Amino acid sequence: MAELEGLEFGKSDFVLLDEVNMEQFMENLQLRFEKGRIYTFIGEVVVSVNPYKQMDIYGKVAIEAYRGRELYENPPHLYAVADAAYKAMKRRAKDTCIVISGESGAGKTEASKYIMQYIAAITNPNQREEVESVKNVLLKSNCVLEAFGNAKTNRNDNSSRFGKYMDINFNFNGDPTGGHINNYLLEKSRVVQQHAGERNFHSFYQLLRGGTDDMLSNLHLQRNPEAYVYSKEGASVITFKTNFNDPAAVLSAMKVIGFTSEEISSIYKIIATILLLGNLEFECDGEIVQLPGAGSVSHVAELTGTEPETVSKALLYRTVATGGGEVIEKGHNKLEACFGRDAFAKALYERLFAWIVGRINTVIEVKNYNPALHGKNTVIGVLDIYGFEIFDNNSFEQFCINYCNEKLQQLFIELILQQEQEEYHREGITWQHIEYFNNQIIVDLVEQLHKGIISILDEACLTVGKVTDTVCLETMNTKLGQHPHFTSRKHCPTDKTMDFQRHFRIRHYAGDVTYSIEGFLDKNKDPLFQDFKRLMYNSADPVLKEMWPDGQLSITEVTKRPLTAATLFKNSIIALVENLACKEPYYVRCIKPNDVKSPVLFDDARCRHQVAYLGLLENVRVRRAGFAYRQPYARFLQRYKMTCEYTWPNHLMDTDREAVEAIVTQHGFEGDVAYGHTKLFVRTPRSLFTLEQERAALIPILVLFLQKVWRGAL
Ligand code: AD9
Ligand code: MG
Repeated sequence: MAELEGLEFGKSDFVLLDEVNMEQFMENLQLRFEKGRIYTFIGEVVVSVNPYKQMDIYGKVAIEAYRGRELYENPPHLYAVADAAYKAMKRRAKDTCIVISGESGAGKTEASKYIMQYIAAITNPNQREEVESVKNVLLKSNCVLEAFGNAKTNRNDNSSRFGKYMDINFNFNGDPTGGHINNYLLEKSRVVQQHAGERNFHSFYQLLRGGTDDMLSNLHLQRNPEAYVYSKEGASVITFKTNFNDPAAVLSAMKVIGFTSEEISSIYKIIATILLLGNLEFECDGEIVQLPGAGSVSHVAELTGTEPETVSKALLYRTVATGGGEVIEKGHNKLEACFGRDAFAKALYERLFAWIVGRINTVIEVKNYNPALHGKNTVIGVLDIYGFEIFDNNSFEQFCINYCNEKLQQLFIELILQQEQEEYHREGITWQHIEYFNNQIIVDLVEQLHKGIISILDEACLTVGKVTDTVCLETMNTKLGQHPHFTSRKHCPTDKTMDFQRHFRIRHYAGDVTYSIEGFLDKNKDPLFQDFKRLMYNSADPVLKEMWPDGQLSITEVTKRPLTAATLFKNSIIALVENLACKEPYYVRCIKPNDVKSPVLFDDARCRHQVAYLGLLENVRVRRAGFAYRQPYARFLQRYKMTCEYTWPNHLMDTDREAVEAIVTQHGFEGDVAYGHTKLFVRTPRSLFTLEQERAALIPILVLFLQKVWRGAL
């Protein structure tokens, strides 16, 4: 337990509070924030409060202070947790992961970058070129992903609109050999529409503001974002501060990663295509829909390596297979044409983003690694995924994001609260059970097969005929009306804040969120006419073509019922959680101190709410009552038997447990341990630290002794 700073900075580990209650927790959190101590431990968990100002606590000197040290030797810091994860990975060949959670704007992405910088700084002491290059690409990838995947929202000027999980692979030396990035659910609806005061993805403004005159003229673009339907909402909020990611830096990062100039040019062409598509308007001449802006269509065709006629055709008609197997062309009405255009723009961006991630992966994937030659390949995973979101108007995206947060909270509960307590029980250790809210019930409400919200949405999407959002909401109300975490008319018939024709509410672990059902079915079905896919597959631009492999299917081959967006997302999150669950987890819990991005304001109510829903008090209680360290008797004995006269070189006792008792008694920390059926439990790491120090001091003496024995001197 860290106790290295003076008390004027508060307790550096919440475990050291005099009493564990909300008042003391908040007092300590606020005091530390006000004193510029933004990190506090709960055992090995780091609680971080967004300082909203540059802090002089990162960089070379700090990195050296944390490098190779035990967690409790230094004040709390992200570096301490990064080092702990790295040490576990290197010393014990364990796969580890660092899960960073917290709501939008709480500081997750910044934390993930500091953690990666730390890992990069402490590895490859010999400066081997191939390792340096891997590290460089891993670090530069952040800049590119943020340019294409982040946007200004009302909560955060640089909000990640996708989830990111990055594996960093290490060789037996502990040097990075490569990595892999998984991205989750990019919020593609932002491409065509943004809430008031928000912006499209940074990449659009970077191109418009940062592109040279020549570049823009070749792309048929004007410099002003207000000229484009898709970027005009955010145009007025562009300031130096919010114009994240300097375009030159992004370009240089892409080059370092290894994007070719043709690839970079294709990327800009796609961004330009999207902006031009957004400005296309359809006109009705009776039943017939037309595209009056022929110039723009030919620009789109030029930028996408296609023909103007085929572009117009894909925008105005769709090819359908009739029941009898005949293939016909059906003209769109104006609404369908607009819908098709927007769906196309969103899909272009989504595929571009996925392609960029894939392209980075091909550069950083581990190559030529032979475990027989190089030892076990171990991994540290870093998860930075969108935080819990409650907006004024919550839609399908918030539903998915909040479901993801429920799953991660569930993992935290399982790993930190549940498993820990179950182990004490299994090992027969006297234990006062600590109550906590288990959010499994909410996870089930969303994901349970046949009964959960996702199943109901999917059923509605797959039903032939017109099932509207409202009809789907009715079904939810009927099927889930009794669920304690689903608010329906039955629960609160007089609630004026809800329109039961349009809203449903989920009582999430982090708070109540009212979702507006409008658009749920469309976003879940996520339809895109095959004509667009075929158009892109037939592009003369090889990069674009590569993004649309499914365009080669003919209309009769197209799968009738592709998985819905919610189910695809659910599957990817379940796989993510399974992946995290088999690694040794380290946690960073981020807190947003206020909603106005102030470095001095500690909004007690907002912070209290976050502390409560993150389950931090329960975390302290479990940790305080629990044991920081445990090991099977035999393993403990193996490591420390040399520190005790009764156990070195071998003990003569009946059991290993008795031998371990002898070691513990000799070192005088009987009061700090409990004996389980198969393992020794140690409450504070300090006891172990004493043992480690003694062992380290003895090793050279032992080596000398053994050398003498071998040489026959003794
Ligand atoms: V979201 O779920 O992606 O919308 P995050 O990732 O939790 O959110 P982010 O890391 O982007 O939040 O932090 C928001 C802003 O807070 C940053 O742009 C910084 O201006 C500020 N911030 C966060 N952490 C730090 C820090 N350690 N030092 C200084 C910080 N500023
Ligand atoms: Mg973020």
